[in-house]
Amino acid sequence: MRLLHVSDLHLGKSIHGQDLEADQRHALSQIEKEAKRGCGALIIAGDVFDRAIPPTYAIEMLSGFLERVSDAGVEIVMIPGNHDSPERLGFASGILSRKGVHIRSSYHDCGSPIFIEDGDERVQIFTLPFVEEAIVREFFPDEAIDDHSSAVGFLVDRMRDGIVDGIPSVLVAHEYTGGDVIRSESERELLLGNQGRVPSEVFGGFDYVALGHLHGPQVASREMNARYSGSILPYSFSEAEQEKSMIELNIKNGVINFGRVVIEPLRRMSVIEDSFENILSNTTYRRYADDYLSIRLTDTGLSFDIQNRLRAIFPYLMDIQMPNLIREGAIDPEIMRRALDSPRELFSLFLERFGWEGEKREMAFEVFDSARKIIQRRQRGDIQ
Ligand SMILES: [Mn+2]
Repeated sequence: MRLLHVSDLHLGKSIHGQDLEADQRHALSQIEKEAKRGCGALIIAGDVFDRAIPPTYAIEMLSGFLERVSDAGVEIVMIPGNHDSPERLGFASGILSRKGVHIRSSYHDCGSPIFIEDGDERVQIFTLPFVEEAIVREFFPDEAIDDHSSAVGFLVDRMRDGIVDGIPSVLVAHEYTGGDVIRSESERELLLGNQGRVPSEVFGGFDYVALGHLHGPQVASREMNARYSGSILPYSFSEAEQEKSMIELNIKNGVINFGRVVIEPLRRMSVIEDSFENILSNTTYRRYADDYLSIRLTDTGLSFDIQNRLRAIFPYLMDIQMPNLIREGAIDPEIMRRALDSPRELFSLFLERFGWEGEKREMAFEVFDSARKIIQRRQRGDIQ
């Protein structure tokens, strides 16, 4: 039997004000195609949507996707991540489950697995919706649940008791576990104010742990056979270099073999670093013209109309950084003090920073001087 594992779809997410609808459709269509190639079940390990109340296009996108995958005879096992509203995601889940679309967003069904059959092969899939320890405590008030790890541990213990011998077992969870530290900006966002890492031993006892939460594809624990599929698209510039993928599991005679299917982005996310003039003039940079782009300008001074001039070449420019400018931001305090005594000198410094010279500089001073005259006359009461 073949299973597919994906996570962190973040449908409805936008980056730097740019919505990613076309990109997400493109990624979903590749998952759909893979699922249709023959697949017992598609596992979606949380962060289906980017927020509790997603934009309507994202809901339609997911709805159509689930329908097409399900119509192809593929069962779907899905849990909410920390970005999802479990109640909203779980809408009509009882009815859908009878059709093979298992949206498991409650802690109640933690003990009972979903059995997937394909020919002679069977697999049992346990589901752990993203754990909010306060809610787990409400569900099970008599248990000693002190922190996040103990809440996860308590729920996973219940599942372990439910494992049926002789059938490969999979646990689906959306948690932070394993050796890797959080590097990605988009992950850090998700983890803000969140509980710490769960020791990987907590997930022991299953043949495979299908994880969501971290956006880079990685093995979380070899001993526990726990893996992150990673997000379906790069969702921050710190993920620009990552190749995104889905995990493929082939189960034969109870033995699991792993494969990886790459998800090609509609547009790459790239970072380039050079001076403003070089980026404008060096034509080799034109190959980034279709990418979502972050540009790091090495310049120490500002140029006129940077954003529009770059955007004319790179229409998908999302972000401009000027690290050297910030460092140079500390103007010599002596010059600053003198400048503050004389507004004209301060304005001169300002023009210098923007690289305004010659005729442009003279014109700017003309405007400046006439503005000052008006202010002075108003202060003297000459004009109202
Ligand atoms: Mn998450």
